Amino acid sequence: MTEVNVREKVLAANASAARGLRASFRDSGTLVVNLISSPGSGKTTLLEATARELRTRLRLGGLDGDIATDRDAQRLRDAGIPARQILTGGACHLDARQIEAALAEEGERLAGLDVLLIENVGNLICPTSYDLGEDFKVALLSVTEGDDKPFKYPAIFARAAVTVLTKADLLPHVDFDLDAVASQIAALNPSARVLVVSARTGEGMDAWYALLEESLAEKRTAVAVAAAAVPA
Ligand SMILES: Nc1nc2c(ncn2[C@@H]2O[C@H](COP(=O)(O)OP(=O)(O)OP(=O)(O)O)[C@@H](O)[C@H]2O)c(=O)[nH]1
Ligand SMILES: [Mg+2]
Repeated sequence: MTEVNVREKVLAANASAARGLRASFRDSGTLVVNLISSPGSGKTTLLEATARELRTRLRLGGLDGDIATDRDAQRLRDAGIPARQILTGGACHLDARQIEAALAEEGERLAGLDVLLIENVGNLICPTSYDLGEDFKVALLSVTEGDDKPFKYPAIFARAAVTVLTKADLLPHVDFDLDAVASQIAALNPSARVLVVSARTGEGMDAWYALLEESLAEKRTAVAVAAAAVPA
């Protein structure tokens, strides 16, 4: 079997598991977001702030993919939400079967959530191809990484419904052209939303929280409308 065939087979198996996950998240009315970015761009920090802000209004849970350590899941637990680390055994991305297994092992602790926050393994390439049954992918790009990145790593910025530009508090110290980045993202994905935030100062974070709450409400409405349309 050629390398291309093996990859197609792996992705087909993943797609099938992701379909099962998506159906189960629809039944439970859980909004699922899949965060993808380079190491250190601020995924866990964004999720810690999200946990602290929304945990009194919404039932949140986290799954954190990494090659080693359970530090990120511990950080989310310290921020007050249930979270489980998934160690990928060296793989540079999470896959749908790992999500299934982690949810099954956590049982009640991660059941019936309003929002499941999935932090993928830090990199902009491999996680892009693996559907995890999420409602949408979120790409993060910190302002310290350079403003040429959307065109250099087009697949993730084309597929992410939302791009969050992080560490906005550092903008005065770096050459990072927000307009140039916004145009690259618009060229790759005209319907993408772009948010500019600093988890450190709180700038722009309300728009991120509102996006999560609005997306959850839209999902629940869509599920209710679909259920009402099914003949008894
Ligand atoms: N100045 C500033 N630093 C930030 C901000 N958000 C995160 N950081 C810092 O960036 C570093 C990396 O943040 P993490 O949240 O651990 O990054 P990550 O994307 O989860 O990293 P991996 O899990 O390794 O992929 C930490 O030192 C954070 O304190 C921010 O808004 N402003
Ligand atoms: Mg992290």
